[in-house]
Amino acid sequence: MSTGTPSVFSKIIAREIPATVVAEDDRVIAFEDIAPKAPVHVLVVPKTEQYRNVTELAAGDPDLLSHVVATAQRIADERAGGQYRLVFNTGEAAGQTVFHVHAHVLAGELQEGTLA
Ligand code: IU
Repeated sequence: MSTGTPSVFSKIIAREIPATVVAEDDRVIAFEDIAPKAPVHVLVVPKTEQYRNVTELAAGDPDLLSHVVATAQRIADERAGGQYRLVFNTGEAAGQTVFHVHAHVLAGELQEGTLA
């Protein structure tokens, strides 16, 4: 469940905060991570902020999760020959800072000492 105040990603979706958008449809938005950890580092974010993490999304709307993965694959096809890492940080101790579910699409060499 969301907290009620709009997440930073909802503000990006509403164009209240700038982002470089690389894909968008009625259900998801994808944009360049503001602090890239790899040559390709795109976030794929469901437009609903109903789900805090991938576990909630998988339980609540598996079709939307599947659409997130398909969007990530398309971006990786376009930008990285289809070879990529898909990372969902889940929980503060795992490095999650934004509690609006999002997938990190990473390709190319990762910055040392980081997964996303
Ligand atoms: P995390 O998995 O919750 O740690 O990922 C949040 C990501 O959101 C992190 O990689 C940030 O660099 C990124 N980000 C962004 O791209 N644009 C923003 O305005 C903000 C965070 I705030």
